Amino acid sequence: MHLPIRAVTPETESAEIIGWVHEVRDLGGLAFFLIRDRTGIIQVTIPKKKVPAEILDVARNVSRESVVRVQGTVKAIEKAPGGREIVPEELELISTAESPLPLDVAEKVPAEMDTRLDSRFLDARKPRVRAIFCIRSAVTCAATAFLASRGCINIATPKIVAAATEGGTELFPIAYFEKEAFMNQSPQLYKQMMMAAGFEAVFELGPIFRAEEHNTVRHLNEATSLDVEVSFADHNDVMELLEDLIVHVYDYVAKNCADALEELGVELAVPAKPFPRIPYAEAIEIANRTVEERLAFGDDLSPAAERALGDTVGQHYFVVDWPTDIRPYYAMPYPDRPEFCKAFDLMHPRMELSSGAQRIHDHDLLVERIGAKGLSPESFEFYLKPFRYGMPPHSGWGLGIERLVMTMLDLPNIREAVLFPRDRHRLTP
Ligand code: AMO
Repeated sequence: MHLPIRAVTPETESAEIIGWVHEVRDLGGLAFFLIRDRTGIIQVTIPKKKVPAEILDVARNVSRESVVRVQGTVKAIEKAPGGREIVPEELELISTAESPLPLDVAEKVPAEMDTRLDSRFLDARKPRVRAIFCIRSAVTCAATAFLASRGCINIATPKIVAAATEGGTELFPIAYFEKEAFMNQSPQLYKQMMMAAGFEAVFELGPIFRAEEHNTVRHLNEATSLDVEVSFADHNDVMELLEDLIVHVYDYVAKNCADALEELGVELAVPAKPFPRIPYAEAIEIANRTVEERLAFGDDLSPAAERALGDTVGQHYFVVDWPTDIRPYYAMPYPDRPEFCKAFDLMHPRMELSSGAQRIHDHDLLVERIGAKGLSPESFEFYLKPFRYGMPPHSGWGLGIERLVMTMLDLPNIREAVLFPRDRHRLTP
């Protein structure tokens, strides 16, 4: 049985390993290979005069990124990675890699994002890239386990739907037999319907589809959202839940992903609770102190405004008390000042991570709000029906997983945090 490379120590006597040829160096009488698997790198040293002819034969012909099996004696050697090397007794070529490679896995030659994404399987062989996805895995595992521990039921809702959730725009239409259908923008309507089903607290981790035309470093056309909905909870309750989740996930990653963080050179600081709550009106004022394009009341926060606020606050924060007009129809207006609603955004100093709100649970008010947004209540009948049969008050949020990972690891582009990004120009691989 072969060993994971990391398990081979200077004290190991002999070992079999299987991995990819990371680097090849020929120094005349000696040939060196670096072999890599997902756990690490080991040097294989071939003294040409001392090894059997079959080994020399394979060694001469093997190309970088081919898969090989090495069986041999382990020797402690200070200068080699991990302080050890293998001198092979057997060297088997399992699978050959073509040359030249589309990109350099050893990262001596830098590659553009498009080149990297065109050969993502190769790009993901880089320890640094794998580290991002190990951390992303820890983030989603920790977040979902946390929500389950808080009594949330994991649900799965349809991704092929008949109506928009977040307003009429940004939908991908698809052919669905003889009907018009769309890729879902958000599980919003379905998670709310599960409140009428009496599930009380639900979560879903899944894809959301947004036909946004602009190509930015923080938008994807297919993103991953962690959605939560809780009954008998107001916006403050679910903001606390979100804050607890963020702190828990950071803490989990800091404690369980030390190697991956080191690979990325990230020193993770766990954010402190409570995150500041900044009313929208105040947020506009703060942003207007520095941004060139001044915001008027009722404008959404521009990227420049988000940066200005982030610089001022310097940590995760919530923007609360939004104007009702610029939030989706389902956000609950304050009864005493209906021009403001119980909606919030969770912000990282660099960008928005999550949106949420207490929802309207009164059927007639919801119909009125849908109409006020220029949408037709008839096309929302499947959603409105549960509101006529005992809908509890409820609140929730949606958290963008790629943005969470991107900001946690200070990645420059959201595409770094998704294996196979979908954007305006990319539909493969
Ligand atoms: P919203 O549209 O703000 O809210 O989306 C919630 C979060 O999802 C992430 N996100 C995206 N990430 C990458 N690329 C995109 N194109 C993209 N669009 C959204 C962001 C964002 O904060 N139904 C509400 C949530 C709710 O109220 O429960 C909603 O979808 O991180």
